[in-house]
Amino acid sequence: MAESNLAADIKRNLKTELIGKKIIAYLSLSSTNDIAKRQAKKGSREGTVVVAEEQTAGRGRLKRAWLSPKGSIALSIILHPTPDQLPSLIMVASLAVARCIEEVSGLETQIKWPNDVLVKGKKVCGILIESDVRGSAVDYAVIGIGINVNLKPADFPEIAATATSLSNELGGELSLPEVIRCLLVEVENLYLAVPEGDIVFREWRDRLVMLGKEVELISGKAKYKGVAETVASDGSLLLRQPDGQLMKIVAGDVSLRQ
Ligand code: BT5
Repeated sequence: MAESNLAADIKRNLKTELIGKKIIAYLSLSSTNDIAKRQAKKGSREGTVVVAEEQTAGRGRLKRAWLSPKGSIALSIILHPTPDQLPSLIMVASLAVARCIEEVSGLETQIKWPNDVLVKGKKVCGILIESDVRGSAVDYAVIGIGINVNLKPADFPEIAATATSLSNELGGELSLPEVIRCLLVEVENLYLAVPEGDIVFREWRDRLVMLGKEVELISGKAKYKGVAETVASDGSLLLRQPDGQLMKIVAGDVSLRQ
């Protein structure tokens, strides 16, 4: 089977010390998160990246499907954070994507709690973080990132109305290795900044759309309405309900109320 040149292309000029020192690249695989978890269980070092030119069974949260045809970024990063750093990973990942998109394309981005990056109100990136916690120790965490770089949303009716891509907004294609290099540098900068205090949390909070707005929120089987007041440093959303009570929500899908 032909091999992917992506690892060599990314490594050329990659200016990181930790993230991407080892890159495992595939032409096509089911899900980079699945392979990264397998690698992590085998003891792969922190910063190892699993990347695929195409995923055939990319996953979102709650077993939802994630479309990542050729031309999109699909990669997973193995980390060994401390337990108290775990909640910061979603902030690291979404901020890194937002910063990187702005750097390589000049497009403005927004972060939608908890795990989407948007361009012009449409989803351009999804993030799936999976971890294995044993007792009080984190065995590993895997940050899975999918970015629509050179994808044509119109080719995928199931997401055409809600998704966009960088090429769709720019009217021209971008170099995947270049975007990935930028992404890995931003992940490294932010991940290494986590122990230094709440800088990462504050930038993430300040970039969130919907804070202060009337929203509808689905979490598991429950549906809530209220004002998305703010977020806590553990990444949860604080929703002011119509009866005045403040509710802390750890995960869910949020949308603006019409
Ligand atoms: C996510 O889930 O947004 C997380 C997606 C994570 C994908 C990465 S790719 C590398 C790594 N390997 C994996 O297998 N996964 C990770 P969620 O918030 O549940 O959103 C899923 C929903 O987004 C779907 O139900 C669709 O509606 C929509 N969707 C699917 N593919 C999309 C795409 N390419 N662009 C925009 N929206 C999409």
